[in-house]
Amino acid sequence: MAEAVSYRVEDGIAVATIDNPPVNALSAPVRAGVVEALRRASADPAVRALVICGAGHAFIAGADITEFGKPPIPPALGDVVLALEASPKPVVAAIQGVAFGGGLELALGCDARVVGPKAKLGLPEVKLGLLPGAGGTQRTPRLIGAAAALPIIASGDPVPAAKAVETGLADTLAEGDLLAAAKAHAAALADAPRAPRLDARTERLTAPGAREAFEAAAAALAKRAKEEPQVAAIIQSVRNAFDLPLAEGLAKEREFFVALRDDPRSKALRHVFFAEREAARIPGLPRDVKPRAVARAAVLGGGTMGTGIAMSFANAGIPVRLIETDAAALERAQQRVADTYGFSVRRGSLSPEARDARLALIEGAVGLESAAGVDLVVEAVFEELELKKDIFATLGRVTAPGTVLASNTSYLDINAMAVASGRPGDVLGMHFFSPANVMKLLEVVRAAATSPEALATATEIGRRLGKVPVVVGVCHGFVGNRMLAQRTLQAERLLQEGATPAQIDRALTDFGFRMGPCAMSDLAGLDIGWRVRKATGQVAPVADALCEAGRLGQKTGKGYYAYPEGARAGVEDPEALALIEGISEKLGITRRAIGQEEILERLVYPMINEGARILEEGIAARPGDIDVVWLYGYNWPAWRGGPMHHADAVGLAHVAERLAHYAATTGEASLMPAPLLAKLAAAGAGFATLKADAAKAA
Ligand code: 3H9
Repeated sequence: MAEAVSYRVEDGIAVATIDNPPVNALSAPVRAGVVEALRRASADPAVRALVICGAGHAFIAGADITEFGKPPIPPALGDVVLALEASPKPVVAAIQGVAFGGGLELALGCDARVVGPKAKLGLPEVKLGLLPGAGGTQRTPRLIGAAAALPIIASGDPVPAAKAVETGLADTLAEGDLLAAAKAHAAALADAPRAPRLDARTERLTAPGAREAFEAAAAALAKRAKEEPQVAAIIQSVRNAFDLPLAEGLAKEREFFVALRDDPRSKALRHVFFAEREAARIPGLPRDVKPRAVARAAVLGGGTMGTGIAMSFANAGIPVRLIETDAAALERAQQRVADTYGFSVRRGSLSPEARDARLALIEGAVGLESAAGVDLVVEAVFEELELKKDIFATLGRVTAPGTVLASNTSYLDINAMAVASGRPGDVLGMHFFSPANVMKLLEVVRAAATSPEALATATEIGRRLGKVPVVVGVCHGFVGNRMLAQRTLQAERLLQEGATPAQIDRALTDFGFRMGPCAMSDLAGLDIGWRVRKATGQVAPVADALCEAGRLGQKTGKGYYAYPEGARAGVEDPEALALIEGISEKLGITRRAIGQEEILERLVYPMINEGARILEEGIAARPGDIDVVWLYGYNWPAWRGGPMHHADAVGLAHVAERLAHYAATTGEASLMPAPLLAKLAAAGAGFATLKADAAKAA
């Protein structure tokens, strides 16, 4: 294996090149390599200064996140930065790409930072539930002032090259040969008297008004600081820069870092980071498969979903034909699109020019024949299998072979549509989430005969639309809605047994969801589920009774809650409660007080159980894929990592025990732990121990 850090001397300047693909993370060999380069440069009388640069696209993406939680290997990054800071000879960082987290912290230990035009400097630790742990909260305020440093650290957003120079985070922008510029900068530093390093600099902190400006910036973060422990720690640690010498500030920062690193919330966010990237790798897809080019798409059906999907294409700059059955329906669809964009313009989130450009990309058309000539079709008509089969049969005829034919169905059998098309290799599901132009999840449903090219095309186009594609298999409801059905069922049962809508919703909002299932149903409209239940012969006595009483949610001013005078937040409604109590009585159930813990467990654990079945059946390849579905499709709180990660965090033995308990107390056999869950729990293992496709075999 090539050395993680190579060393050479050119024109009296030592050049240390970090080469640790793919992103030059600061793994142990890199840290050791930097220290060794510094030692050699210091010891060699022929060397006047040291330049540190990164091979490939990145300077350094930060600490190696995979090392967190493992036994530490010296040298610690903080010590590497201290060693650089104490260097007898000037050290310059040559930053051509990302200098993130520990990468920027390392650069702050250097005498200067020379950046290329594509450089991005940032401290994204906050997004992983952390604070910078190798001096970022101490050296950034010393370099650019605390009021300027705080928003950079608390947002985690990257600072582009020119802005970095403007704020003083970087010294020079080199338009041409970055290494040559860095070497020249290093040589100039070697010729000049040594400027004081950051450890000795406090002028930005003692300047008049500096503290007040910082406290004002901190006050603006007060709400986040209450909700996110890492933001509170960041504020306090930056404040320490005013009050403590560097060594003490660093020690305090380290304490914060270790506590946050070991906090389940950061572990969950780190899990999400890797799960998202892993979901992009499709198991079983040969490496050499190339997605087909998609220059033009078509969407069939101009309802809420169809128009949302068409707008997703237009928002990504892809021309799209929106196809309806007749002129009147098409006009309604186009009006819906115009209204949605008009709303964004009024809100100020879209310029009138951008709206016009997007509208120009959406071409209206009537009749299925208009799907001819496009590269990808997304069908988003009513949820009726026979109708969809007819449509796919026609699409199979009117579109050219190789045109990807996707259904946006939420639960119908895509294999049946594939057979009907006569071109099953081109058929798959592209299941968007409502509102389709906003929600980031895209379930890409791989049917029995879907070709690798069609699959690659759908996931690639999903990414172009700004979505997070997750490949799933065919079953009723796929991954997300199949698990959601378990939660919906339990919410209904809990209402019958004695819980109120507010208690159910509170259990989930206290857990971290923005909204509970009852408030969510009121927002979406109770008639959606009612229609599906009627079509599939299901009953939900409470939800059905609310619908029969005309309580369809916010749009009728009442549902699980009442919405007086168009209020958006519902208030508890004695009428709804009486109706629910009436159902309990009718079903012969004696209502009881149900604690929040039971409510939460009964809402969440059956979903996890269903997730285990989904893994057993190979509908999802990895537990992390299920987590990504819930994060991006249902707003599962990221700091809880997704349902399967949450199960691991609380322990599968506990989850299995509680499920068995509720199976016994409610008499619902389906609540018994799924075989995979029971097996992992008995082995003291977690879902995270499963490898792709291993669940199926387990
Ligand atoms: C930190 O620095 C703490 C310090 O303050 C204190 C320490 C004491 N480690 O995203 P991509 C992998 S915390 C390990 O697809 P892109 C990633 O998993 C860190 N691995 O590429 C993926 O692997 P695979 C603060 C990492 O071009 C591959 O690299 N830094 C790390 O779209 C490619 O990643 C951050 O939070 C890492 N730090 O984007 C930066 N980073 O191919 C996190 C990436 O096996 N990283 N990998 O799936 C990023 O923001 C993006 O990865 C980056 C590249 C912009 C760098």
